[in-house]
Parts: sequence; C-alpha cells; structure tokens
Amino acid sequence: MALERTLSIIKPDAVAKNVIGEIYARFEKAGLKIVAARMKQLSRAEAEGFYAVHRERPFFKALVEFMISGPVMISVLEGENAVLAHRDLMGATNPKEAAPGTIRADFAESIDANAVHGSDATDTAKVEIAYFFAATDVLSR
Ligand code: RTP
Ligand code: MG
Repeated sequence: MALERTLSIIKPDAVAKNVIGEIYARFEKAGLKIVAARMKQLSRAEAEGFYAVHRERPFFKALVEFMISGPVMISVLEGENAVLAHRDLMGATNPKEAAPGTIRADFAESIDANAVHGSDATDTAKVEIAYFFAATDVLSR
C-alpha cells in the first residue's frame, strides 16, 4: 500500500447539478481525504494546457469547450492508493459503460459531459496537482 495524492476535477455538468457534496461524500467514505480544494472558472488556455496530451484527438475541441462551460471544483485527494481508488469511484470514461454505483454511472450524461476527472497515474497526478496548486496549498493531515 502507498500513500498517494491524486487530482480530482468535478466538471461543469456535475457542478451545475449541485452534487459536489454527494461526490465529496463518496471520496470521504472511501477513505480519501480532501487536502486542497478550489472552485475555478477555467480559461480556454488553462483547459487546453491541462488536456494538452489530447491535443491531436478528434474530441479535443469539444472537451475544451465543455471544460470552460461553467465553474469546476478542483481538489487534491490523499489516501492509500489514491489514484486507483479514485478512478474506481469514478467509473469508465463513457457513463454507458460505467459500473453501477460509480460517480459517472450515477451523475454523468455522456462521454463528453462525464462529471469528473481523475489523474490516471502517480506521475501524471504530480504534474496535474502542480498545474493548479502551489505546494503550500496542499494541507496533508
Ligand atoms: P479524464 O481525463 O477527464 O479523467 O477522463 P478519462 O481519463 O477517463 O478519459 P481520457 O481518455 O483521459 O479523455 C479525457 C476526456 O475526453 C473526453 N473523451 N471523449 N468522444 C470520445 O471518444 C472521447 N474520449 C474521451 C471525455 O470527456 C474524457 O473524460
Ligand atoms: Mg484522462
């Protein structure tokens, strides 16, 4: 077991549905601690930079438009195997394929508006956390 940190983004669709608290409750029940949090309206440049790895993909433009369509709730989660634990809570990228009881199965409408983002590995988590938070913003406890 390893104590890890991962980046969570509650996307504009889930913020608009007013389910930040329900999603946070799932994190906490699974043993993940919220150690940094910030609500933010992403600029186009911030969204493009965050998802730069997908720049050449056909869905990139739609993804950026969606991510700037309203405020997002950005958090750092900390816990044992946090990266994978968080991905398990999220469910598959396409909510139609997401297991029952996962966040995307319960709150997402489509593969484009899919409620949450989570880092996919510990190395990408470090980069993604640093993209939004200074080291002093992350309060381990
Ligand atoms: P995320 O990065 O947002 O946590 O999602 P993910 O790892 O499950 O999926 P990823 O492959 O990283 O894709 C990032 C986001 O792009 C949108 N997408 N659309 N139309 C499509 O085929 C397609 N594929 C991906 C999704 O909104 C996904 O969350
Ligand atoms: Mg991803």
